[in-house]
Amino acid sequence: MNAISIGGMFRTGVTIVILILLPLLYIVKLKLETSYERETSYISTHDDLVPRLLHTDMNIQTFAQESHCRPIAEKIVFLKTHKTASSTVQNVLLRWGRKNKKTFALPKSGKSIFKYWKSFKASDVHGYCESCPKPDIIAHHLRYSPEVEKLFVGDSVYHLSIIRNPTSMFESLFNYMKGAAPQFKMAGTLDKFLDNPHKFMKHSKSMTDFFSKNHLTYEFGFDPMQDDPKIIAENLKIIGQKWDLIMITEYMAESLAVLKHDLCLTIEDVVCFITNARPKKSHLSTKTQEKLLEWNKSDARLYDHFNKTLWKRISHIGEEKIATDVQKMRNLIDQLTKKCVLGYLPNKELQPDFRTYQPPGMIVKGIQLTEEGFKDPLCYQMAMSELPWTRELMKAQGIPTNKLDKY
Ligand SMILES: *[C@@H]1O[C@H](CO)[C@@H](O)[C@H](O)[C@H]1NC(C)=O
Ligand SMILES: CC(=O)N[C@H]1CO[C@H](CO)[C@@H](O)[C@@H]1O
Repeated sequence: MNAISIGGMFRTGVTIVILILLPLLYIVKLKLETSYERETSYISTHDDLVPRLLHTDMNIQTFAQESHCRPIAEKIVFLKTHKTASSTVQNVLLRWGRKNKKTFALPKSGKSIFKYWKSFKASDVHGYCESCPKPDIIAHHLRYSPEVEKLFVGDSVYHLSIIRNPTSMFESLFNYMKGAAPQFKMAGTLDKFLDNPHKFMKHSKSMTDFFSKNHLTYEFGFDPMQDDPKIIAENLKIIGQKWDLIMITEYMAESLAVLKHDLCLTIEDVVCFITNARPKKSHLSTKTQEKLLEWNKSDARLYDHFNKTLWKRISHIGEEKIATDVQKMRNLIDQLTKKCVLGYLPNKELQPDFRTYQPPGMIVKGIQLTEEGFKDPLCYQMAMSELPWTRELMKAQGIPTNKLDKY
């Protein structure tokens, strides 16, 4: 036999083997997939109810996504900021990601936060390496740095965040963190703090330090101590180039409608119950507000700038279109609230899935579902708080959950 016919026989042999092996491999792959699915749903059974709800498809599909819609990007970077109702937006993203089998970049520490008091590093992500499979979404607390982009090299990424009026935000932050942040605790009242902030800042610990001044500017990765209007303006320009949508807490519904438009979501995807709501509200004097705006110059500029940007986007998409979606959202939220929400209760009166983080000395209320609400997958997922959600994602991605705190 010459070399050519040996080569020919070899090729025929290979072809036959491939023809027989391929269907076999396919069958084995199917088997593996089903057993993997069985295993993940078994692993997820920390509580009988949740995995069942999370693994069944949504049973309400009254609003379809527009068929001609194409999302702006495939992947999502969400900068979850403090005291801006960002948990509500995070809940929307977690639900959507889970429904569409997306993978999340989760903290290597096994907690439900990245180290948001320091600049983000790609190596803070569980299982990160340059050649490892890339995640689809990052949505847990972090301080933005260009390292975030290392997780999404070569992908089209949607950058999303949310900011709030700095005056009401700082008041809320001050009261919320009074028990945990030494600089606020020492001052006692917001007025005392603002009279001589530097005095109190000397006593803060590194982890809560950044809450003292312009914490939004800090979370976007810039210097919060910077007061030079020229540099603040430059920073805003950089942020504007990177971020596709910066939502505004005061216009939450409109912001969610823009998000829906950009990513081709459905009305169900973007509806939300308001959680993390403080029980009481107080009002600041004009003098305190003025002191605050001077102190929070950078965040105030950030807010004004991106509030304008939001409304420009709304007029670009079409005010009527946004208004229609906002109305549909409100109707569905009303409907779901009537059906599913019994009330808002402090943590100790709630089941673990609905408890929220509360800093020392604070009472933060979570959602108590009705009996019907417990059985409704959408309501259940909307009411579930960050920690059980993170546990669910970790389990689905095979990450150990033993370091996750309890509320
Ligand atoms: C946000 O921008 C819109 C449009 O420019 C304006 O009407 C509105 O008063 C602004 N809201 C706040 C809270 O600054
Ligand atoms: C000192 C300073 O720049 N203060 C500004 C803070 O932000 C508000 C708008 O939110 C401006 O009106 C102030 O002039």
